[in-house]
Amino acid sequence: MKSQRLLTLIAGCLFVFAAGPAAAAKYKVVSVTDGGSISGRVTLNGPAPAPEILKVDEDVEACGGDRPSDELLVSGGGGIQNVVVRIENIDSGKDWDMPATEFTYDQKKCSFTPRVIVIRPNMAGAVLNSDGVGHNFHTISKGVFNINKKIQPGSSLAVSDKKIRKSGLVNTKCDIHSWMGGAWWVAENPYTVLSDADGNFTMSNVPPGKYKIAIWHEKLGESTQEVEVGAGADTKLDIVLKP
Ligand SMILES: [Cu+2]
Repeated sequence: MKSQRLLTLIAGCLFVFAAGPAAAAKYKVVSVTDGGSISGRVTLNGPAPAPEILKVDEDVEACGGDRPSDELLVSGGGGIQNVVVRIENIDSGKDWDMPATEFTYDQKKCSFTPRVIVIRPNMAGAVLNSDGVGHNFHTISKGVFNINKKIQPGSSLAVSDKKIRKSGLVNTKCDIHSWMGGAWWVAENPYTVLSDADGNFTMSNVPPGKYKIAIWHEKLGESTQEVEVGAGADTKLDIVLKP
C-alpha cells in the first residue's frame, strides 16, 4: 500500500514536471535558408489624444511631481511605441535572436523604465529599485508570472530562469504608487518584436508562407492582420490602430 502511494506520488510529480515547460517548448528551431522579412510601422488613426496627467500623491519628494501617462506614446509623425507585433501561427523557424542575457526592469522616479519589454521564456532577470523609497512590485497574468513583493530602496528582485515558462502578457504595477504601470510580453517564438519610438518594427529571417500577425498595445488592445512572406523578399506591413 505504501509503495503504491509512493508510485502515485512519483507519477504525479513527473506529470507536473512534463506539463510545465511544454508550453514554451512548442516552437522548434530549424535552419531558415530562403527567409524573407516583415517590416512596417504602427500608426494611430487620427491625432494623438493628450496624455492623462497622473497625480503623484505619495512619496512626492522621491518620485517627483505629477506626470503625463506614458501608456500611449505617439511620435510627432504618428508612430506608436511599445506595440508588440508577433507571428501567431508559426511552429518552427529561426533561432531566438533576442539576447539570452538577463533582462532588467527598473523602477525610477516611481515609473517603470522601460515601461514595456519583450522577453523570452526561461529568461532570467531582475526588477530594480533605483528610488529612495520602497516599491511593492505586483504582477498580474494568466499564470505566466505572478508576484507581489516589496522591493526596498536601492535593492532588486531576482527572477530566476526557471520562473517564466509560459508565454503571454504580464501586467506590472506597484501597490504603493497607484500611477505606476507597465507590461512584459513573454514571446512564444522569436518573431515577436516591439515597435520603436517612431512605431517602426522589423522581423527578419521569416520562412516563406502565410501568417497571422497578432498586434497588442497596452491601451489600444489587440487585433490581427494577415501577411504573405515570399522567399528572400521584404513584406511591408502597415498597422493602423484606432485611438
Ligand atoms: Cu512604487
